[in-house]
Amino acid sequence: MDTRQFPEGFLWGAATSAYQIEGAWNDDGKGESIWDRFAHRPYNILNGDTGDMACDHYHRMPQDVALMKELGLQTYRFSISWPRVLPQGRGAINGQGLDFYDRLVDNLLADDIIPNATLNHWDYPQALQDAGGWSNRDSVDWFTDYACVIFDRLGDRVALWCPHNEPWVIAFVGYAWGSLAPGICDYSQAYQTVHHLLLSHGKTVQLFRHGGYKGQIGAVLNLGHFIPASESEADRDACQRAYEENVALFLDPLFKGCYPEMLFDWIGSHAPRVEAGDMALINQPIDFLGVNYYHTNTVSYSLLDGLLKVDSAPVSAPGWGQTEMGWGINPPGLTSVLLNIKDNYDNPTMYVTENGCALEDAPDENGFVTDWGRVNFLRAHFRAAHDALQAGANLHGYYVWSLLDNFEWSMGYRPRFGLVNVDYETGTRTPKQSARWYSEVIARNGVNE
Ligand code: IFM
Repeated sequence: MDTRQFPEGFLWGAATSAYQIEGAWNDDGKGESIWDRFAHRPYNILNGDTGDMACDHYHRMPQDVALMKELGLQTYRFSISWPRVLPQGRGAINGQGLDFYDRLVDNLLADDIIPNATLNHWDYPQALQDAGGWSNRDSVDWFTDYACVIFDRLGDRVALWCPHNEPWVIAFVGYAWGSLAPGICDYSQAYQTVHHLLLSHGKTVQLFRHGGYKGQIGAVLNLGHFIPASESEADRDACQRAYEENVALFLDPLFKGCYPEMLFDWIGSHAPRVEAGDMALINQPIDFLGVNYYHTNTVSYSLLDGLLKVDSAPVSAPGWGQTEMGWGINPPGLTSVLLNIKDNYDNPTMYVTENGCALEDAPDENGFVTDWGRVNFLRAHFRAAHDALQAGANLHGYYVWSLLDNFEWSMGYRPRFGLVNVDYETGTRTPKQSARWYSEVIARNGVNE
């Protein structure tokens, strides 16, 4: 069988985030995060689940790193819990929290696994939320002070850094729709949050450069592919608005130093307050762009649908169906996303920093999950990434979401995204069929045609 070979040095890894796997929500001096607060309130999470225990990674980290080694991962993308390190979000440092990440990085390096660290994967300190959260401009300095604490401790060993994971989700799902923490429903705050997240990104990149740390720093965005539902002008305009709010709202300021005009005309007074010098600060050169790809959607004009007046429907490539999340499966959408960045944003160094699927996994009596569905999903997306590479996209690596089954935010523990099955009663980890298959892909640096 023919193999599609990836370029030499292409990095294969897996990703997780702190709140979704660590547990130990109030151990060893950790402060409360907005996700602790949100999950502890009734009716916010399916089945009343919380991240209090999650995969107990905080206590099982060495075994989890050993598992990564066993699977042959070359790189691991994780996030740092801000309130574990700074319980009040600023001020006093919690040494035990910082030590945990220090040990994690050392364990990874001892096993030749390249650390890729995200500073903010949503578990923002509750104390700072009480002071206004991301819609307060002071949040920029709160964040960069925290970033410097982390750089000073880990900046000699971490190869790849990302300030924020998926700022669109934080701003819109957290501050406009209210369905994720902090549960606010206010479009003006959401757009202001976008601006402050971008500003804090830019200032962090600047401080990172001035600090002379060894690694590289980039940005991680959730980028979908959008297709007009019809050729009508109304649907094409609606699609453009959806594209601009989800994609250009982040890529334009990061790479071009401006916000998308059509969108800002449309949202009017919801547009954020931007001060002199802000756009230049956001538009710092970055070393790479991380692409989290899950969705392709058709978009139509919809009179009664919210601020943008758009409705969208998931797209699946022929024969693919949907994941357990009700998400479409469209591997060619990943090729389109990568080529759009190549063609319109100067082809930066890119990584797929997340891609994966939740399926109805059924463990056998030994806890083994024969998940050929996940194998097929990943194989098709790896081929789609390879198509983009062949068309000239500057892609350097791929992180599967996720290493472990974990806490999937408002859906709790029901969706299972892991390459590794987690028995939440016992904490036992059992690599699934997909993990075994992924090990072979990594070993060959290639995927079957
Ligand atoms: O679990 C999330 C992750 O935290 C961010 N990106 C999407 C994943 C699947 O929903």
